[in-house]
Amino acid sequence: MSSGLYSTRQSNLGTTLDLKKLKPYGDTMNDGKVQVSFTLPVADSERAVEAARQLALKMGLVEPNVATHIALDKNFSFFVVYGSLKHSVDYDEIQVESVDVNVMTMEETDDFIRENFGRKLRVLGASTGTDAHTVGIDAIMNMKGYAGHFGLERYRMIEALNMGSQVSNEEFIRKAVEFDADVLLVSQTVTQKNVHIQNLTELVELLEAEGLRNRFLLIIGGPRISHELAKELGADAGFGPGKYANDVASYFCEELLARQQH
Ligand code: B12
Repeated sequence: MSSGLYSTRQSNLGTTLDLKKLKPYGDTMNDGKVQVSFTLPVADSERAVEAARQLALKMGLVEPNVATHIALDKNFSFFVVYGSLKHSVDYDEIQVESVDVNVMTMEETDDFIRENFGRKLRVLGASTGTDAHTVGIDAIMNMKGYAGHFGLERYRMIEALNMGSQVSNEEFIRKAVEFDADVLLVSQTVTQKNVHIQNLTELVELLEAEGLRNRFLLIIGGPRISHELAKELGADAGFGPGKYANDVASYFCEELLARQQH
């Protein structure tokens, strides 16, 4: 069912879900219950607790309850606040551009590559620019993988090369050519002052300037990366939290095949 009111079928809730006014769920439908946590740069005190409560009210929480307050340091305190969110969203109006792909297992992916390409696919990855975070790209590439999903190094039909972090765009492109990569994987974690946008824009511009943009499938990822943003920045696809090696491998296999057939 795409819209409107319908029964939750959970007898004890006794109320209805309205997708036009979607709210968080706690104990009863539409109660709007949320938990937020944050740090304030002031000492832990009754005054600080009141400040946290007032901030929660300004966030749109009704009857906020400061459940936890802890001194982190002399001048910093941490809060956990519960409350009921007064805001809602119209779920029917929400449109998201996402990677639409049939996700294969590692074994299915290897078979797919064997049957359709008859050779190993070469995948080069790095966390680029000043970004020192390696865990995201490692999650996708390292043999042992992440959260129960083996990384690309484990795939028999993928030759995966992970350059690590703080790799300059120039160095990355040089390696991509030398490695004769089919796919480029770029991880960006730090987004402060939009540094990821600048860095990714520079990468795309450099690739274009060298006439290399269409030679590689360019995929970016990170905690603040969406497919929509990736497309806007001139990449082919974007993956964020909750995505693993098999998601990205399934995407690039299908996409490379589609390109090969054109
Ligand atoms: C560990 C960590 C560090 C470690 C990194 C060590 C290392 N070897 O990686 C160290 C201590 C070095 C560090 C440093 C800094 N960090 Co830090 N760090 C973190 C922390 C705690 C965890 C990040 C992480 O490993 N996540 C786990 C991985 C698996 O998740 P992920 O990256 O999202 O990856 C998943 C997806 O996004 C996706 N994915 C990621 N990349 C890619 C790529 C592709 C191609 C694909 C398909 C998918 C994909 O797949 C993964 C699996 O699902 C976060 C806070 C947090 N809890 O998230 C802060 C955090 C990322 N750091 C932050 C900051 C600010 C910094 C510093 C600037 C701090 C400072 N002032 O010095 C420095 C920056 C250094 C630099 N030059 O980059 C901020 C970033 C804020 C922002 N919006 O930019 C965060 C969010 C902390 C915070 N709340 O402020 N950090």
